Amino acid sequence: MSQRTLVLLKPDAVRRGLVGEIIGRIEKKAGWTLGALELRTLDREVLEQHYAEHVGKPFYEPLMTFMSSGPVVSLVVEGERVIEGVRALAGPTDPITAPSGSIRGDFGTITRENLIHASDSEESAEREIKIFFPGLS
Ligand code: FUP
Repeated sequence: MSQRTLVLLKPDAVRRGLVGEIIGRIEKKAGWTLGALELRTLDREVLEQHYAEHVGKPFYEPLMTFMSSGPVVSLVVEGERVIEGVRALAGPTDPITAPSGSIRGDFGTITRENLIHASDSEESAEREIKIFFPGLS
């Protein structure tokens, strides 16, 4: 089942020079392709839309500050079961418990600075792609 997903390489990934490493892992999966890619510092409005489900949680404001602290690479990845697949490459939210071999497990230590976002369902993917790439059909 071919799908699309929205992936963000967060400011820590860009600052630490891990963009090539992370995109390389995604690109090496057979048949997955990049549908869109952009580097930009996200403004509050975009982040409010993206993280709407987390409004009011204790980590919300620190997360917003972190996510706007530097440029982010946004990309759309397309391919077979790519939503589940990129989430598996990323690993669970907390990088300390994320298995070695996953992106978060290999490179992260702090939950807020966990390097990568990947859509968690087809509905989220379509909603998030519209936020980051409104012109993409
Ligand atoms: P994930 O689906 O793994 O990206 O994680 P969530 O949607 O649950 O959380 C979104 C982001 O909020 C995480 F990537 C990091 C941040 N977060 C925290 O900073 N603290 C928490 O306790 C949970 C999430």
